[in-house]
Amino acid sequence: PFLLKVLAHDTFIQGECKTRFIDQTPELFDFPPKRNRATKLLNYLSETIVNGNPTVVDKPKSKRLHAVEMPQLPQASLAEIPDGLRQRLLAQGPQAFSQWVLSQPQVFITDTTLRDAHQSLLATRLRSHDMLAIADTYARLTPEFFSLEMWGGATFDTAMRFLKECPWQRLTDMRAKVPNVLFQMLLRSSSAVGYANYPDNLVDAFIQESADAGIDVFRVFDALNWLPNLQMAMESVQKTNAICEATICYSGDIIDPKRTKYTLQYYVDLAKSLESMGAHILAIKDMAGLLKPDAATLLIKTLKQEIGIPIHLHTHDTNGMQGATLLSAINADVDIVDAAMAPMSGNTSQPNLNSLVELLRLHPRGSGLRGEAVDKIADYWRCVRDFYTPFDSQSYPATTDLYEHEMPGGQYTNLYQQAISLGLADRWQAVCQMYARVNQLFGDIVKVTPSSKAVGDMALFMVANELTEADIIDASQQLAIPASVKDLISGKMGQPYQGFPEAVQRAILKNEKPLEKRAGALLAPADFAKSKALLNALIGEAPSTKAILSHLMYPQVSEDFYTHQKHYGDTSLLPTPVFFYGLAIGEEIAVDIEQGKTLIIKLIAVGEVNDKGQRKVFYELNGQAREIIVSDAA
Ligand code: 3PY
Ligand code: ZN
Repeated sequence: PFLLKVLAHDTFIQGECKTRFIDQTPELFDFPPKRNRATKLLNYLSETIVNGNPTVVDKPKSKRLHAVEMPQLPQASLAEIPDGLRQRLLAQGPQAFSQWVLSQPQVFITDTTLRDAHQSLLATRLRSHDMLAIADTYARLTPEFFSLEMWGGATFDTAMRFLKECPWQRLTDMRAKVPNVLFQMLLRSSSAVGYANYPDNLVDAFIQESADAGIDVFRVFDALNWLPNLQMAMESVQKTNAICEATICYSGDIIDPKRTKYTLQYYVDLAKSLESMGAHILAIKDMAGLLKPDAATLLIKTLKQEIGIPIHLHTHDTNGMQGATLLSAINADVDIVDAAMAPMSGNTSQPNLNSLVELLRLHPRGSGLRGEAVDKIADYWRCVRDFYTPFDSQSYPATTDLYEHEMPGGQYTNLYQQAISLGLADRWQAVCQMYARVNQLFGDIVKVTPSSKAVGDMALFMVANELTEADIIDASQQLAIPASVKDLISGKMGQPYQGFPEAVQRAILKNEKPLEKRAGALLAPADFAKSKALLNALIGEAPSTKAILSHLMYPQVSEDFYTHQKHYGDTSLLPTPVFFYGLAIGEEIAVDIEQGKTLIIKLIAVGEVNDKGQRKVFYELNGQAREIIVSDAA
């Protein structure tokens, strides 16, 4: 290995290997510690078999409990992977590419299954294992997609926190399998993939690293549509070769004369600003599914006259009718629309992609996708969804009050679950009504992560404590206002259109002065060296830039994740039922730990608890007997 390291070293490759090269290059002697990957995975399995995976123990059981129930993969031709739009982007650059998209008569489709659909339906729990298994099929069968939305939003945090997998590794592994379809991510501007504003140097470095790792399209939105926050993130994206898809978050109802704050003119002005700030594509993000079909016709027709960049429409099917909105938008010449594979569509997710492909088959703006191809992929997702029953939270399609509370799809199921856990299930309508009232109290703001979280936290707080608006405004009240609400009202998330009502600011902030400038510019720069040293101590080797970025955004979550890896190895390699439930007696799995290296693991028996409260778990590992001792927590 030493000789291989010498041969692979840049200095050697560049022919500058002089006599002191070896003395001056101590990293040649840094060998990774023997990783003992098999034992670590057996430790994880034993722990899960004996004590359970804490994320599923109290939840309904999966409909598919065993690795053999992994769905059959569709047959795709093994000929070379066809070129897709990514090859065009790489050849033309983002500006010329987006003008080409604009000039095409067809409508393009983005598949959101790998990000927003599972964020909205399955509490963001889709594992890389299930994404990677179908990735090659996407590359071969559906090169016509505009993009796969597969990263960002809540997936970054959730991957580490609950799935114990590295979000960066998901991205690079997927990129290796899908070289032809654009990868798209959702970026919360100055909150990146977090819930609060981060210092500018961190957001900038995160964007650069994401682009280098394979993101082609950054959908950049701000929770309050505040241009200074958007501008900071857009400028970072514009330093890469990726597409800057700047976003308008849609609120209110442009065809309802009673809704006078967010008018057609408000959206036109925003769109023009974003175009002049260098957006390559404009996204309309209808996170709550409020854009009615007639409003879509008006909005898209108007914007098509006012701006000269493609328009990409995103909506949630929370009301069950948003397919109609997509068709109206397509008839009004929208350039790209978002949809999700049928089994992962509907309700708080995106409208049904498979139905859309068929509805467009004979339409003059047909999508180019083949029904047969997208149906094969949909059938895979039908089976995979059964692995995630523990997180498949029930929520009902919204009723007419959706247009009053305007809760984003991604929040709807979440808040419903939170309400249930606070014993407020039967008061769900009251929670929705309170959400609407909190929105009005705060001045009718745009609600999407993280501003939506603040409104949701406040609504639950007020319902649970039976508070009214007057109680909040009453300055004599000493209330434990949720931290997210203080962040919002103090301007740490940015400034809402027309500002916050002063009485609310005074009541919630007391003597604290609200921010008027961008929080990201005022925060002390993120300390990369400190995170690097801390991780170095934790993992015993120099951390990658990616690991440092994860740590700067989510210090505790990433430390827990790296500690998990240290004890258990890379558990993302395990099939999903095995990750959640371990193995049944006699069950055997094959785990590819690297190219050409496979572990065959079979569970033989689980012993009785001994007097130290431990059990032995017996396996066959590649035909050899192995036993692992774990403490039984029960
Ligand atoms: C996110 O920020 O994660 C969202 O999906 C907002 O809609
Ligand atoms: Zn969404």
